[in-house]
Amino acid sequence: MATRQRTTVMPPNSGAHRGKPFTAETEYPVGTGAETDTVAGERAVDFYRQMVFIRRFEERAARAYTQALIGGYCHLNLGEEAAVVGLMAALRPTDYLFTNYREHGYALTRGIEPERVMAELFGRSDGVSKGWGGSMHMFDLEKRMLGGYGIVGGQIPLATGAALAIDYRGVDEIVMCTMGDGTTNIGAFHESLNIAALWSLPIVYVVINNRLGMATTVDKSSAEPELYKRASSYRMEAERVDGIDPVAVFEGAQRAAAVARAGKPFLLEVMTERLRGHSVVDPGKYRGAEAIALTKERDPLVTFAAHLVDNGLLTETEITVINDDAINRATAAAAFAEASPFPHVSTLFDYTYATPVANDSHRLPGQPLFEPAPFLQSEVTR
Ligand SMILES: Cc1ncc(C[n+]2csc(CCOP(=O)(O)OP(=O)(O)O)c2C)c(N)n1
Ligand SMILES: [Mg+2]
Repeated sequence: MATRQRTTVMPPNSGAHRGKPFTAETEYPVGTGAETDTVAGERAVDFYRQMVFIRRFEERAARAYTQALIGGYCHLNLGEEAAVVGLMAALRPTDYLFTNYREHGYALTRGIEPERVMAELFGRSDGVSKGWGGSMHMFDLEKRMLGGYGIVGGQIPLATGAALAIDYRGVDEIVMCTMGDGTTNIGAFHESLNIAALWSLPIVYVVINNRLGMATTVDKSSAEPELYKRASSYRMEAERVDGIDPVAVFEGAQRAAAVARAGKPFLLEVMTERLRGHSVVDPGKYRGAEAIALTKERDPLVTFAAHLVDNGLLTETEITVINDDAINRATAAAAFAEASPFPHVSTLFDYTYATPVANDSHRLPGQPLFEPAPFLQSEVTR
């Protein structure tokens, strides 16, 4: 926990990068200076509390999945808690967030009630997407979390479009768009970065590099495995931070957000760990013992707790209290979710489009094309 890696790519033709190394190590900043000490200490403890909650929530979700209370796909943020918390802390409530399918932690940290997140996983009507989205499609306009996308890279052009809208309206807002390492090989990634740089859009692209796209390692899939360097093709600023340290992520995200707020895109690469398989049904047997050991060594909950204790910011007893509280909240969220009713089938098409669309099909999956639709929205009591 002593150091963090900071790496900045300068635009290739600016000349500023010449003679400068790509990496530089700086001291970890928490715990320096009298006044900032308390602020930084309190913030660090708060980060830890949020990280523990994500961990316990995800574990509760995994259990619910094995009890068949959750259906469909379910990808967990286990091991990525520091990344999630550090990133979300750098956003203002008026900023927008787009994520991929590995999103529960983002929804929670963005401020969506755990009960509504868990109810969505359970496919219930009190869920954040009214039970119709599930694990991969959480959407909350009020919290400005605009998904939740199951198509790898699907969120990137949409997020870029949102940044264009912000630019067009001239408001002091930015977009953050997170994605995995594997997503940087999708065409939409390159098209979006190109246009964002060309048009100076206020967006932070974040690559959560857990070194795996399902079972494929970054080294096997990416000709340039140092992913932040891809930004240089678009003369975009970029940086790589240590994703097991929430403070390093927070500071990197703050720098990135400042650049975006000044009207330039930024690429932030966050080096994280995926503690378990790709999704809850993947035992992850393709990983060797060495890789598993390294991953466990870099568990952000363990390393950050040790750091907080070493710096006198938390005691072992306080850690137990934080943990127990997180378990209780996750249990309460699961109880709420289980008690929530399933959505009625008549609401299936209610949220397909934001505004009415002429000739919008209301046929249920598998229903023959030439039979009358089973119901029309206008006939249904909601
Ligand atoms: C366009 C598309 N191709 C393939 C898939 C199947 N798929 C789902 S997740 C995934 C791996 C993505 O890895 P990465 O971007 O590193 O994210 P991570 O799962 O590690 O968070 C793949 C190939 C998909 N959902 N969409
Ligand atoms: Mg990955």
